[in-house]
Amino acid sequence: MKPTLYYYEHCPYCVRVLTLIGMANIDVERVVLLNDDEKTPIDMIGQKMLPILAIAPDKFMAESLDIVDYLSQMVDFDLIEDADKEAQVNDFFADNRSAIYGLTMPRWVKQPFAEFATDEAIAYFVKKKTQAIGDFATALENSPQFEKDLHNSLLAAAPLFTALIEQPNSRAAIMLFAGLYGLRYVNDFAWPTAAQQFMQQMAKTSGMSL
Ligand SMILES: N[C@@H](CCC(=O)N[C@@H](CS)C(=O)NCC(=O)O)C(=O)O
Repeated sequence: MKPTLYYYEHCPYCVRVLTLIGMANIDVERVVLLNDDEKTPIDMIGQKMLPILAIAPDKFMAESLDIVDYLSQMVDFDLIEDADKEAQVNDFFADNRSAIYGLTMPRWVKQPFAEFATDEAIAYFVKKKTQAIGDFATALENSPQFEKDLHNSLLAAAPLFTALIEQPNSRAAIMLFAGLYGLRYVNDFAWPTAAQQFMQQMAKTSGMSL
């Protein structure tokens, strides 16, 4: 059975899997669920969380990195694992979570993503994520400060970007790219050079458009 990926277009964890799929040219069925569809994921894995990979009837994987590992093994893709780099990437996102989500979530909800095809799906996302980041309109007003903070963090992380440009086929590079991919809707964001080169190279390697 060809694996089926259930995902949201906005979701950074889903983008990890999509990046690997593009990079390694993996043949997978794709299904985008409506954001307010709780039943489908809960029936599969017991919680409302994507991505999910269906690998057999009644057999599902729920963690993005497990899915990345599984699919790369399936096609013999040479995926580099580097615990130290992955920890650096996780630290970067832990430090910049509010700026990144403050910039991305209010913009995602305005995109023609399949998960937001109905008013109910949009309302579900706004309500749930407002609990996480606060009022979306206020977050948009705070964009200049978020952009400034994030720019400075990306600049400080230049050595990580420079190192991972050399390892696009690594879990760390996929994690870093996927976590920043949602920022493409922030018009005129001042990307520092190393970060921008990294994003452009990963986009090219994976066929994900920026
Ligand atoms: N541990 C999971 C995290 C996945 C995750 O947080 N997915 C988010 C979307 S980005 C989700 O489905 N959240 C529930 C919701 O948005 O309703 C993984 O890495 O796959």
